[in-house]
Amino acid sequence: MNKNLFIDTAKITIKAGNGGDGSVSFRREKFVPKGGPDGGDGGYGGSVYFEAISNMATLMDFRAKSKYAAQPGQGGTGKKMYGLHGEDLIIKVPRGTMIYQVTKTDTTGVLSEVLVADMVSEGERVLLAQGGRGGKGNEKFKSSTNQTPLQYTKGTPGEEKDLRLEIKLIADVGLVGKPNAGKSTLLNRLTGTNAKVANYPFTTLIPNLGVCLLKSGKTLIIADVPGLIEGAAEGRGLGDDFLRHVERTKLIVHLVDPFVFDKDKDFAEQAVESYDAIRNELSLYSDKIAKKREIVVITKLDIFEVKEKFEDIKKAFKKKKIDVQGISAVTGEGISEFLQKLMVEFSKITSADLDVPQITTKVYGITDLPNRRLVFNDNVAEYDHLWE
Ligand SMILES: Nc1nc2c(ncn2[C@@H]2O[C@H](COP(=O)(O)OP(=O)(O)OP(=O)(O)O)[C@@H](O)[C@H]2O)c(=O)[nH]1
Ligand SMILES: [Mg+2]
Repeated sequence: MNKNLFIDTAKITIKAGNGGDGSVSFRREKFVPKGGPDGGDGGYGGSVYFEAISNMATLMDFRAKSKYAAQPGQGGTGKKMYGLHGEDLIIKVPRGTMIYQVTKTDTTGVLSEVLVADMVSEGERVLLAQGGRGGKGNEKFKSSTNQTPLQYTKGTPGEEKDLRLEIKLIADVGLVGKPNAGKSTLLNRLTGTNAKVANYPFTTLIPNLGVCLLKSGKTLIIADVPGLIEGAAEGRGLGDDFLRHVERTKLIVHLVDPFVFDKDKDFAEQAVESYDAIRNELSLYSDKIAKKREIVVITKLDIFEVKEKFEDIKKAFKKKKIDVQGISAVTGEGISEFLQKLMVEFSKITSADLDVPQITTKVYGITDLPNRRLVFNDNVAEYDHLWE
């Protein structure tokens, strides 16, 4: 399994479309001898914009595809026809993405970068590569002394830039649990995200993020990570790489699906066993995660058998000094109680529980851009802060 699967930085190249060339043409019509120049101008090249969206969690897509180009403008044609303008390209990036322009500073290949955009708000758009201008057709060169101009101008090239994207979106809450526990369903319910849900394990392959708006006006960023199984720490299932995202959250919500098809099995016992197995994987992964505050949630309360056994399950966890919340992400039962508990737990978090700063929302002015030295290592940028 690729250790770098969860990159929060990616290198890409963007290229705006070149402007179309102007055309050289003369009118040729019956009964119109010496019709004169009629070459039209070239169209504008498309520009490249970035747009911030909130339902995108990682920069994975940019690793799969690293070159982005907007359409060129088309050349002008006869009959004073303008070339078509190239279409703009709008690249969607997760909210919180910082975009750095990378340039080579000297011949030794040392790269330096400068922050060119900080995509803080949803829907925010910035232009990062301007499309080329269309060239002039020969019609524009007509004058009293030059009746048959052969001159035209070429379109200007679209801007091209090397960029490095970096995301600093840190979730407040991480949803963990076995595959199929209902993590994505809960994320969707709480945040209106559109994470894929399906009745088979490992539906979620990369973390999803969503923003939950609370009545108080507060927002919570929630991350749903792929399901864990016993042995995840050794790479079984999808492994535990995703837990890096959880490591930075303030709180974990551990989802336990107690439903078992086997009627002879005890739901409460199963639920505790399943809970313990995941706790074991979490502590194998990191001490930091193991020590995080946790809310244990019993899911799928709408299923008759689960409802019937809920009190038993609750008691079984009580023995471990764990107070569980019962919810149904499908019907919404227990969700508001769960959110209340979430807020209570949140209020107990002290800065000592956190080792990572909060999401940065600073907007840099052109003069106070941080300067960094960059070394590229297998596509993943490692950088020293020179001054910030
Ligand atoms: N009845 C019922 N079904 C649920 C509930 N929550 C989730 N499900 C179902 O359980 C299945 C798994 O849900 P997901 O949300 O995809 O589970 P997940 O934990 O994200 O699964 P992975 O991504 O595979 O780890 C789906 O068929 C859901 O419809 C619930 O509260 N009640
Ligand atoms: Mg899922």
